Formats: sequence, structure tokens, C-alpha cells
Amino acid sequence: MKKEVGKRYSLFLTLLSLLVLFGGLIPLYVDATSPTVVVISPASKIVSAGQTFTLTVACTPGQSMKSYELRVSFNPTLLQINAVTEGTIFQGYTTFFNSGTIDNTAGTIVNIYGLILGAGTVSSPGTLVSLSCSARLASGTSAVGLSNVGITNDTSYVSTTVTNGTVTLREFTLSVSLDGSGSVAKSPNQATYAYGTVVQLTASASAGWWFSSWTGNATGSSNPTSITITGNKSVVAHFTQSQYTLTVTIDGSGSVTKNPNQATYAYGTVVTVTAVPSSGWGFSSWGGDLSGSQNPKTITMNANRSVIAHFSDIAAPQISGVTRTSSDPLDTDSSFGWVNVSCTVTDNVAVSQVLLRIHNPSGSWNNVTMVTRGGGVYYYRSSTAFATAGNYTYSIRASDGNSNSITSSTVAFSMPPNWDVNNDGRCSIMDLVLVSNHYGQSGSHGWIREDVDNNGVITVLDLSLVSNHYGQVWWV
Ligand SMILES: [Ca+2]
Ligand SMILES: [Ca+2]
Ligand SMILES: [Ca+2]
Repeated sequence: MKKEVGKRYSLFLTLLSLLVLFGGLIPLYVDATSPTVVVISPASKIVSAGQTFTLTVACTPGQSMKSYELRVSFNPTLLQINAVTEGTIFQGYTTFFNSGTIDNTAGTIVNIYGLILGAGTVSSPGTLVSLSCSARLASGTSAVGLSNVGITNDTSYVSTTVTNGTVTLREFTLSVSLDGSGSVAKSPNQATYAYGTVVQLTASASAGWWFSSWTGNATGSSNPTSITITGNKSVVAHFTQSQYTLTVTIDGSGSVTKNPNQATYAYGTVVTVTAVPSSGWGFSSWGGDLSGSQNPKTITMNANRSVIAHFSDIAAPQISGVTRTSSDPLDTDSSFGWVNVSCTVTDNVAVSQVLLRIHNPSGSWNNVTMVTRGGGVYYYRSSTAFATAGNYTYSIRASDGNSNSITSSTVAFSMPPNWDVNNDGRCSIMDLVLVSNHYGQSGSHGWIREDVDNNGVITVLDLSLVSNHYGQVWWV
């Protein structure tokens, strides 16, 4: 018997040493019964604003139980308790249950209790009560607290352990996506937002783009706009590429080609402009939003652009139909003789001046202005310009208003002296014969060359005037 006691004592020591060794690791239950555990379930509930949900007060009895009583506290700005209903723990028994008094202003439920009527206890886990809850339109975390928790068996309160819970009313996301090129600033700029937060959205278009509208959970085209967070929100900001016009103005005559040739251009498009002058015209320079005379030239479309192409007249006038008429008979006496030179001058723009350059027999020269009589016809009529006998040449120089000019070919013209009646360059017996042939005739003054002194009658004086030059040669 003692030996047996000794064996037991030895076993006890062994167990004791094990307890000393592992005492820090293995829970040591000294009592025969564990505490009854009362918890809010689920311990951490996450809900959305406005959501209805159920919390329970769950109980794991540490020993047989017969009744419970408790109070609940919560944050009334976040939660509203709609109803308290009896739980499952006393299922199968007739019970007496009081659902308590809900105060959604104070955030309390008091006087919740329940018990088994008559004989009976339970020791299986179950729920004491269910709380039908609504999340208010807010975000945040409410503690759900248990207090005045009492659990009894048939005879007394039993040891309890109480664990509170929380309900978190989640925050929401605001996602912004971009259509086109730009950015959107959120103010405040947060990863998540509490329910009811007003977020201002400001769209900024990239260069060459403009903000056009919002879609998704924002609408319209106001910028900035604001959105109230009542859930997860998503917004699309639409940007539209700016289009610009390229206007070309022509100064002079010609055209300008654009490559690419479009009615409008997106921001940053590089357009090559090529000036193409009309026939008789030359490209001189760019104006407006371009300068210089490079051709072709490029222009970058980062705004509406206006370009002027200046073309200048490079075609000289044209001279045709150079004609000379003169008095008949020719006469160096300006009272009786004249010479008229005429021509036709045309220009692609306008004729500004037509000059007749006369090279005189003496070697001098002079310019005289030809006058127009319309239709491009110009003339110079003179009774004095050719009043000296001898060899002349003349040419016509025509100018437009743009520094273009042309000179006609040179025309030779000889003005015979009156004593060379037959115009053969020398004074001979033939000239005297011609005068003699008309001897005694009369007419208007100088009507024929034989009336050398232009007095209207052929007399000896005419013969004398010729004879004074007999043998002279003027023709060179
Ligand atoms: Ca011209
Ligand atoms: Ca002669
Ligand atoms: Ca005469």
C-alpha cells in the first residue's frame, strides 16, 4: 500500500517537474471549470454606409448556465440598432426573455436578459441575442461594447470573460480615369474617403488639348466639379485635342500648297507650305506668322496660324508693233515736217513708263516720254526731235512698276536735208532736175520736197537752195 503511495508520489513529482519545465508554454487550468465566454460576433464587422446587418452576442458556457443579462453600447452616430431578438442558446426550453430598451441617441441597449423557465441548464455554445443593425450614412469605426454581463447557473453568477467587438463603416474609393491627354487633381487627395466627403475634381488639359466633359459618376463640363462620396465612385475626364486653322493669304499672283492639306490641324502638326508663283511672278517672302524667303517652309501648328505669301511681278513689259510715220514730204523745217513713233506695250500687271531714246546724228542722245492713247498704244510725235538732217537711231524702253523693263531693238532712221530732194544721200544734178520738173508749179507750203523753201511755189530760189549744196554728201 505504501509502495503504491510512493509510486503515486513519484508520478506527482514527474508531473510537477513537467509543469515547471513547460509552465510558461502550456496554459495551466487550475479550476475545474473555465470561465464562460461572451463575445460580440463577428468581432470586427465591416459594412457600408446604409447597410443593414446582424451582430450576435455569442456565448460559450464554461459550465452549465441558466440565465444571462447584459447591456450593449455603441456609437449612435455610426450605428442604429433596430431590434434585439432572443438567441439560440436556450433553444428547446421555455424561456423568459426581455429584449431590453434601445436608445439610438445615447447608443445603449439596457435591460437585456433571458432565462430558462423552470428546471434546466445548458452548456453548449449558442447566441444570447441577435442585434439587427443599420449602418448610418457615415464612415468610421464604432466599438460595440458589452457591460453588466451576468451569467448564472442554478445558484449563482459564474465567472465570465467578455470580449467587445467593432463595426467599421468602410470608406470609399474615387477612381479617375482619363480619356485623351490631361490630368485630374483631387482635393482632398486621399486613397479612400469617408461617406459624405465632397471631393473637388479639377481637370487640366495637356498642351494642345482641352477638357470637354465628365462621365461616370460625374457629368457635365464644369471644371472644377465636385462629387459627394456616397459609395465607390469612378469618373472619366474627357479631353479633346485642339484643332487649329492655317489661313493663307496671297499678295500678288500665285498659290500656296499645304502638306498635309487639312481644314484643321491637331496641336503640334508641322505643315510644309510651298509658294507657287503664277507665270510672270516670283515668290519673294513670307509674312504673317512666317518670315524670310525660304521656300518651301514649315510652320508648327500650336495655335491658329495666318501666313501671307508675297509674290512679285518679275515679267517685263512686252513691246510690239513699233511703227514710224512721218510727214509727207519729209522736211527738216519743223513748221512743215514731223515724225511719229508708236508701239504697243503690254504688261502682266501695269505699264508704268515708256521712253523713246533717240540717238542724234551728233552722237548725243535724249529720252522722251511716249504717251498713251489707250489700248496699250504709246506714241511720240515730234516736229523738232528730228529737225537736224542726218542718221538717227531710236529704241523704246518700257518699264512696269516692279523694276522690270525691256528695251526694243534699235531702229535706224535717216532724216535727209531738204536739198537732197531725191533722198539718195548726196546733192547732184538729179536733185536740180527734179526741182526743174516742177518749175512754176504751186501748192500748199512745202507740199512736195521740190518746194525746198516751203513757200508754196517752185521757183529759181528752190533751185538755188539745192545748187548751194551741189556735190555735198551727207549720207554716211
Ligand atoms: Ca510686269
Ligand atoms: Ca540727191
Ligand atoms: Ca519754193
